[in-house]
Amino acid sequence: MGTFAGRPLVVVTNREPYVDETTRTGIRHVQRAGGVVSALDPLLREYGGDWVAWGSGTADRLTAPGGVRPVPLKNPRYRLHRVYLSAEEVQGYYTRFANQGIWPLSHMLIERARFSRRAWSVYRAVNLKFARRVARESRPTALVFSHDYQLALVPSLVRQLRPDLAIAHFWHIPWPVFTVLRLCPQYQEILRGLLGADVLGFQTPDDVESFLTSVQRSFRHVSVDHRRGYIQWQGRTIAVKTFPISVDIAAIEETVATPRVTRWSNGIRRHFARNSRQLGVSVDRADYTKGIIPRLEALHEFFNRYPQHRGQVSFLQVVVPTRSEVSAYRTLFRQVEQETYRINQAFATTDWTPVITIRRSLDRPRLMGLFRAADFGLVSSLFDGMNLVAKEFVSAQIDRRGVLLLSETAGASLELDQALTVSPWDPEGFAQVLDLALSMPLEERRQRMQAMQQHLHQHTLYDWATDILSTLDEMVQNYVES
Ligand code: ADQ
Repeated sequence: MGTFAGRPLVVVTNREPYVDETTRTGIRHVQRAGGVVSALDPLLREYGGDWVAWGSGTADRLTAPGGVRPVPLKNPRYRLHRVYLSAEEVQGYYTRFANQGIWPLSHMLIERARFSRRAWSVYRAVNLKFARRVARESRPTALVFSHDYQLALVPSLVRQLRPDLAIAHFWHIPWPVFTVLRLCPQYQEILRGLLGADVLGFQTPDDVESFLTSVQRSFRHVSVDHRRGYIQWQGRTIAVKTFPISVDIAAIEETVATPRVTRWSNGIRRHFARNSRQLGVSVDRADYTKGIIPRLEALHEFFNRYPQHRGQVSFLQVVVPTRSEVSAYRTLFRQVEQETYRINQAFATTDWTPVITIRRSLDRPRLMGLFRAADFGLVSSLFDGMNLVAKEFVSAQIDRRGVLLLSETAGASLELDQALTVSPWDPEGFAQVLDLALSMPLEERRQRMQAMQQHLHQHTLYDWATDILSTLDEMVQNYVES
């Protein structure tokens, strides 16, 4: 258990897959909404191994004697190593430098980005804490698979502590163009941190290109091969490639076809799609990059411009609060409520509410059942590395009745080319595309959905992980041989 190509596997992320919380009746195991973790948990359950992450739950110390929690608790498949952080560390590393600095900058929303030297020094210290734990837990020849913008320095710090380990780092969010990256005062340190890896993975070719250009423009003694995606740096070769993350479509299809989820899905249709009404859904973390407000503005425009659809379309939005410690996120949540109220106030009738909001995280089967029930799905990100919701929506549509409306600036739009393209920056155009989607014949919906499902069957979550890890394995083999 716990190997890939004969090597032990060590995953490193900021968020942990299971947060243990103390409740009045005992301990509750919570799985958080979020792309990275929902992608990696099935993977480690399959391969086994070790996972290093921030232990953020109130009962985390209780369920992890010595800092290690087996997952699942019964019949464990892998070991979760919890890194505990103080309130100051969480504030400087996570809330400030990562979420108020790198996150908005990477999504090119520069007005929202804030940097400070104090936050940076905490970010660096916490990255070192993670790196030390990885160095301690990794057996010889292990493959270290670290993730995302919270842990950009982990590759080089791990390399300093344990030069024998092979390291791949995957960047889940967009990589900004160099002119934007440069606004971060510590951008060169971030690049140096990442260049400690043997393999760097990004979601799209544009991200790879922006990264290569950033490296080329930042350092003198570096050689960048743009065509083949290699960097020569301090005597090492680093592969920089596109690995679009995906979903486990077979598992989703199986989940949505079970009698329990079928009943739930039918129940949703009976409730929201009765009398040939069409049901639209969206599911997001309450994040300003997801374009939730522009989407509501587009819906307002839609009901205004196309009155024939009033009473004929219901829209269910699932918005789960995240990062509530960052004030921008609390503000957004209030705005969602106000916008929704504005639409419902303007158009609702005694037996019809245009927009219904569910303000919590739904478990996976219910979420997938909701996607199955829908006639259309809306994904309207301003910028998005990939957007797994779009791929989950397609996977769950086993009746193939739905149409996907997808923002062109989400990484997923490169692959899901049978979706209808919308722009969160163009409410009138968005409304027009929605009108088109609602009148699309069933046969065309089926064909489009089928083509996208076929693509996802050929590019699964496991292919994504296997591609990265085998690229890593090859890189270190070549290294040993040369
Ligand atoms: P996120 O920004 O979190 O991920 P996304 O890819 O859409 O965005 O993943 C969200 C995940 O959380 C999905 O699996 C979704 O089903 C789940 N989720 C969202 N809202 C939920 C709710 N209310 N209840 C339950 N589950 C919910 C980051 C990047 C993305 C990239 C992923 C993976 O920002 O661009 O696709 O990482 O690389």
